[in-house]
Formats: sequence, structure tokens, C-alpha cells
Amino acid sequence: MKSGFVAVAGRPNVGKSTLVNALCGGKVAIVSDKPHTTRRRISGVANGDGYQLVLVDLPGFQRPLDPMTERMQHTVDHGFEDVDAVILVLSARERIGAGDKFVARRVFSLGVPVVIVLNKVDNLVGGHIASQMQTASKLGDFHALHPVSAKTGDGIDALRDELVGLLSEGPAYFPLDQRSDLSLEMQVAELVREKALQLTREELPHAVSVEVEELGKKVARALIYVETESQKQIVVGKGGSIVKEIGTRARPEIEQLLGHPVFLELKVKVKPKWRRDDRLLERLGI
Ligand SMILES: Nc1nc2c(ncn2[C@@H]2O[C@H](COP(=O)(O)OP(=O)(O)OP(=O)(O)O)[C@@H](O)[C@H]2O)c(=O)[nH]1
Ligand SMILES: [Mg+2]
Repeated sequence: MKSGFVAVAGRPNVGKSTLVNALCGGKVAIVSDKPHTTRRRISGVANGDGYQLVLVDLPGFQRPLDPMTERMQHTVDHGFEDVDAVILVLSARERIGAGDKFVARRVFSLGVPVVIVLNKVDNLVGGHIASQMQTASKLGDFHALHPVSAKTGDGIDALRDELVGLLSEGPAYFPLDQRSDLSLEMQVAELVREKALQLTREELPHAVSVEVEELGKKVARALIYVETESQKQIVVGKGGSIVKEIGTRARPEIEQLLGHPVFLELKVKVKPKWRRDDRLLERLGI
């Protein structure tokens, strides 16, 4: 049996979580078009013939602004301890620049193999992909470089094979039927947050957090925290339309996760400065 841990590093929004989901063959981490979606470390498990590959999804590298972002960057800084390899994710759709070089300096100094993944190559012309690959190849002494689309699945099997090749003899760290290290409550909270991210804009997504209060056989109750009364009005929407839509979108996925129907009860609550509340952040797993 071969097993091991591979951390996933990169700037915000390059597609790290989408990539982890693609490699694991199912949803482990929530995804959105807003940067700073991932707030905590999440292990996703890919089991195969004679191996268990654990992908460690991390928040994107950032300059901390408040206690929440400080905690997120702390998670990133400690996310590379005891991993067997690191994936450095780049977006083929953007210029490979100072932010990527900053992440690269960090991961190439770790002393473990670095696999560069040039993500989002779907619908790009070959010449552009080739020139981005050439720029990427100058970032450091990489083990392999894979152009992929985490969205369409293009190149994912080859990448998985590459990563499995880096594993050494070891035990299964997770039971075969477990796809992530998040508790069910956390997974439900994340699914609700994902839908809230889809339905909000600008600064609001960063001001939203979700906590599951009760997860029973028939009912799931969750609180959506925002920081101000005006944010609450936006998330609730006219006549409750937005919070209702969050529930409508989240419920099927929650039911699939739990394996049975649930009544999903969502409440929006103002919690001033929750991003500075260490006890709450701890409870939210951030
Ligand atoms: N076209 C295209 N879009 C992608 C691909 N992979 C991810 N995306 C999109 O890129 C956006 C960011 O994806 P995430 O997986 O949340 O990115 P992330 O790096 O985990 O972001 P943070 O958690 O915020 O650091 C989403 O809108 C995804 O749908 C891809 O291969 N092709
Ligand atoms: Mg993410």
C-alpha cells in the first residue's frame, strides 16, 4: 500500500479547491468565483488501486488584514509540514506574476517535490498554453509540470498518476468510505456558505460565515453570520427571497451528503466584528 499527503498551494482563486475535488472524484471543498473562498485546511481523500492519496487544500496566499485572514495565512504557513509533495497551482488565464513567484519561492524551499499545475487551460489556444508553460517552468526546480482543466477534468488522470508515483509505502490514513476530514456539520455549513457566496457580491462574501446549530434526522438548522444590519438585509433579501434561494440551492446537496431528506432552517444573524472574534473563529474552524 502506498500513501501520503500532498499540499495544494497557490494564489487565491487559481482553482485549488476545484482541483482537489477533481482529483478526489467528488466534492470535498466548496468553490466560488470570489477570492478567499477556502478559509481552513481541508484534507480530501483519493483512494485507488493500492494507494491512498490525501490532498491538503489550503487558503490562497494573502497579506493578512484582520484576525481571520491572519489565521488563514497561519494555516497556509503550517500547511506544508509533513507533506510528501506540494502542488503549485497557477492560472493559465492570468499573467504569471509577483504573487505566483512569492508562493513559488516558499514551496521550492521546502525540500519536497513540487508539481506545477497550470490550471484553467480549457478553451485556451495552444500557443498561449505553451508560453504560459514556459513561464511556469522558470519558477523553480520542479518535479513535473501539468497543464490541466480542473473544471472539465482534462489532464486530471495523468496528474493523479504523477502524484501517486510520489507516494511511498504507508498505511491508509482515512477509512475507504471517508472523502474528507471535515465533520458533517462543517460540510453542511460550508455548503450553505457556498450558496451564500454565489448570491452575494463585493465585500459581502467575506463578511459571511455559517455555523450549524443542529443536525438531526429530519432538521438541519444553521446560522448565517454577517457583520452589520445592512448586510443582513441584503442576505435576507426582499421578503426573505435571498436566504430562501440559499436554502433551495444548498438543500439537495446537503440531502445527498446526509443520505436522507432534511428540513433546512436558515437564520441570518448580525454578529458585529465576528472576523475579530477569536473564540468564534475557533468554533468555525478558521
Ligand atoms: N475555466 C475554468 N475555471 C476554473 C477552473 N478551475 C477552477 N475554475 C474557477 O475558478 C474559480 C475559483 O475556483 P476555486 O477552486 O474556488 O479556487 P481556489 O484557488 O480554491 O480559491 P481560494 O479558496 O479562494 O483560494 C471558480 O469560479 C472556479 O469555477 C478551470 O479549470 N477552468
Ligand atoms: Mg479554495
